[in-house]
Amino acid sequence: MKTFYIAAAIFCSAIFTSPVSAQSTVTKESIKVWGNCGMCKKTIEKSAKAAGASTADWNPETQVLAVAYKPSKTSSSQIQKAIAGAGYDTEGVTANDAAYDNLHGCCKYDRKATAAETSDVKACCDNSTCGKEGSTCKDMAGCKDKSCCKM
Ligand SMILES: [Cu+2]
Repeated sequence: MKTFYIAAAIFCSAIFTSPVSAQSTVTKESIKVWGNCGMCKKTIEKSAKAAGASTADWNPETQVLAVAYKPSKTSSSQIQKAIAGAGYDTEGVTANDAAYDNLHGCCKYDRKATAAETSDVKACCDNSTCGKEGSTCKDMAGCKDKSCCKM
């Protein structure tokens, strides 16, 4: 009977101590970040790393930031808040105007359209309005003068 208890104790402790090491996994993510140039790249990547990302690589052509981070250390929203704090709009967080105004002249990128603008632009540029297939406006300016319809 004694050996049974010992065996049961070992069995139970094996269950409770079996490691679930979700903490050590690394999350990889692609985040859209608005920006222009090599200087933007440095700032964006520096901000992401300061917020806890282990790696950060922003592509000026696609405006996509590839990050890797441990969920136990930081989060996508924390990283995006840090980038927005440096003046750059991200897909989830829009930088405040003061932070944007602080950017170097060459870094003053075309800002992210708000959700309302995006849907307005879409509505303006859809085929029924423009009468042109596949037309798209970059922003409301192109929409207002219908230049998107002429493209
Ligand atoms: Cu720049």
